[in-house]
Amino acid sequence: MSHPFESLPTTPYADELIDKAFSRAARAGRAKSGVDAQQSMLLTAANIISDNLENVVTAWPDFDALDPFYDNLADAIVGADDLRQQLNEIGWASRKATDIRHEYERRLHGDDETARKLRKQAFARLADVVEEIDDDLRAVSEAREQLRDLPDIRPDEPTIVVAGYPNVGKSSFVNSVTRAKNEEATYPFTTTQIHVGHAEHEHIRYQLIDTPGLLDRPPEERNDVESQAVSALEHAADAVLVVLDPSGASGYPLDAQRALRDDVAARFDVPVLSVYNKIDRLDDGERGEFDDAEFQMSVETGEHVDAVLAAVIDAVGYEPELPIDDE
Ligand SMILES: Nc1nc2c(ncn2[C@@H]2O[C@H](COP(=O)(O)OP(=O)(O)OP(=O)(O)O)[C@@H](O)[C@H]2O)c(=O)[nH]1
Ligand SMILES: [Mg+2]
Repeated sequence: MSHPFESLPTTPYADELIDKAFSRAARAGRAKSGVDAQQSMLLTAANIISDNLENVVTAWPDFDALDPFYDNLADAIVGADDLRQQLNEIGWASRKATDIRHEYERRLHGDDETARKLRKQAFARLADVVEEIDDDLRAVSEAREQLRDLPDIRPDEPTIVVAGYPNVGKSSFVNSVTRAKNEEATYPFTTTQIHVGHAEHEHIRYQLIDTPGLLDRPPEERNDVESQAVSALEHAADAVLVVLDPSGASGYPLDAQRALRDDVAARFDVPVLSVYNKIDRLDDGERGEFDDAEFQMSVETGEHVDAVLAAVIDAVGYEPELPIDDE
């Protein structure tokens, strides 16, 4: 399985496309002579240009039809309105190349010399049309590069988002309950990496998303792209686990960590559980002070780790769709 932007074809720049169209046209022309050669060159060049440009446009999925998770992300990264506009321009150029072909097909008659002149005129106009959309081709090419590397997060798979301040043990938890490690993907718009791991429970695959640097700041400190990314996570999440570090080792005051938990609980529409990690660093007396979270655990010693995973999976409450027995 893959995400909707994974297999977008490369987008040619104006120069590349013009070179390709004209060199193929020259080859086609050499196979014929006289006016026929000029007609053949015109047809080849115009078709290559209009087909290639049309392919660029049709390769893109319709943003409105995308899962909101990808729609949000794509919008955050490249700006859906800009992209739509650029694709419109490219579509216009594709049709324009066909119009030019039709116009000159009718005029390309008479003596060889006139036919050659007209064909050259047509080529100049084709080149102009393609040059005119060079900016759009470059923008679309860049959008493709950025979206191609999106992590393979599957909106249809039950999803657990793991949040919390830096250094509290989010990645340690995700790694210990998943076979992850190498299942990492990069969000191009954050300074850190997002990690995706999978845990299986009763033959159902759960997706755990570790979100360093995304959910550890108050909303007003996020830039636009980060806010969009958080919305995308909100769409994807079926449950959230907020990890807190009561030991002081993470360097973040507990007040701030609790405030973050409240913020996450307010923002997400799904069950939000929280867990105090690193309890191996607390003595029994201290443990009793941290009773405002559902759980305590130590990823270091493994204490309660499986129970926490089981509880979060339970909170997801995923019911697989069973085939309907209609007999
Ligand atoms: N003593 C103790 N140390 C832990 C425990 N869990 C994690 N650590 C340590 O805490 C440090 C931070 O753990 P990470 O899993 O990298 O924390 P994180 O939340 O992913 O941090 P960021 O990716 O920076 O946001 C590491 O040195 C871990 O070994 C625990 O239960 N007990
Ligand atoms: Mg981490």
